[in-house]
Amino acid sequence: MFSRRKFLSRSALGSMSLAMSASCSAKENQSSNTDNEKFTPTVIATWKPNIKATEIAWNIIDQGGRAIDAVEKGVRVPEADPEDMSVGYGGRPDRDGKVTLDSCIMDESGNCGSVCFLQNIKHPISVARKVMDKTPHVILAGEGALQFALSEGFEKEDLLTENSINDWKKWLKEKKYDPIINIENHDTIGMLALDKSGNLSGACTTSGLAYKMHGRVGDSPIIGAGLFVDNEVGAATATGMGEAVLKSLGSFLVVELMRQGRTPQEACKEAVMRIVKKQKYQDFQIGYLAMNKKGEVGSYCIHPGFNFAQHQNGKGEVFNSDSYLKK
Ligand code: SD4
Repeated sequence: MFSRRKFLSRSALGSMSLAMSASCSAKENQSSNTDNEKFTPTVIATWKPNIKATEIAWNIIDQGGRAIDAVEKGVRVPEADPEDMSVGYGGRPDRDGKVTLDSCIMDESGNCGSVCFLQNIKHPISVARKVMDKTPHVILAGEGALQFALSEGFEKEDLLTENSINDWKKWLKEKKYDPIINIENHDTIGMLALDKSGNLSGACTTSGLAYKMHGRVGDSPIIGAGLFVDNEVGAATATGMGEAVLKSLGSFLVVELMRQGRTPQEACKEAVMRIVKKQKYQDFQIGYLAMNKKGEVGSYCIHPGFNFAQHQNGKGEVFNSDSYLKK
């Protein structure tokens, strides 16, 4: 027989699960249902020469495009630029003279794709996007990543330029293995975008530390280190000495600090301070860049010299980051 007691507990459970599914779906909708929340579509990227890249990304956002498409197209700009010695074509090689690339990308649903130690492909970010869209995996490395890229129609190219070969030959004379990220002269791109639907995405791509050991992988292709996006909270990216960022899972940390209520600026500062507290920070640079759901941005670095590019309301600007050490 169906007792009254059983009926009460069943209906209590029933209404509980109704309440739960209501709150789940409210949460799912929260990210794209931004009608009640004020936000400003924005694109930011590490290092001021990347203003060319934020402009390309901004044009996509401005036309109502998705943040994930904007960041992919945006970071392809320095990947193809031979003048950019830290990314893609023209990037400085490792100590054996090989250009090896690290890239990752992450969208508003937490989907992500990454390639590391990839050689001879000009646009590793687009291979990372294919890993995200077409495979059940997150990271493909080295030869496997190359085979996948070729199977997707990417072409094998020589990424060395006359300049990068000459610089490498100069370096070979002393062969000093001193993997220090210089303070001024590097421009790995980490890009974050918030689109008109209120969705966040990010991309990060680099040829890594110049004259690194063959096989070395840095922070840039590691989700949570060089890049992290949580569409409920914000997004963050890193540049500088990858080992220091890896040891502290920096971008994940910045996003989690924003979740706890820090502004993007405060979160970046706190993540730099963790490194300052525990590592020999004097010899290397770290720069964090972050954005929250409103399109508010922040950055912080160890040494003065880190800067970033921003496009917002159709206007491109560059900003110098605040730093722990002062001039
Ligand atoms: C790396 N974080 O491979 C990268 C380097 C970088 O500008 O940011 N250079 O460690």
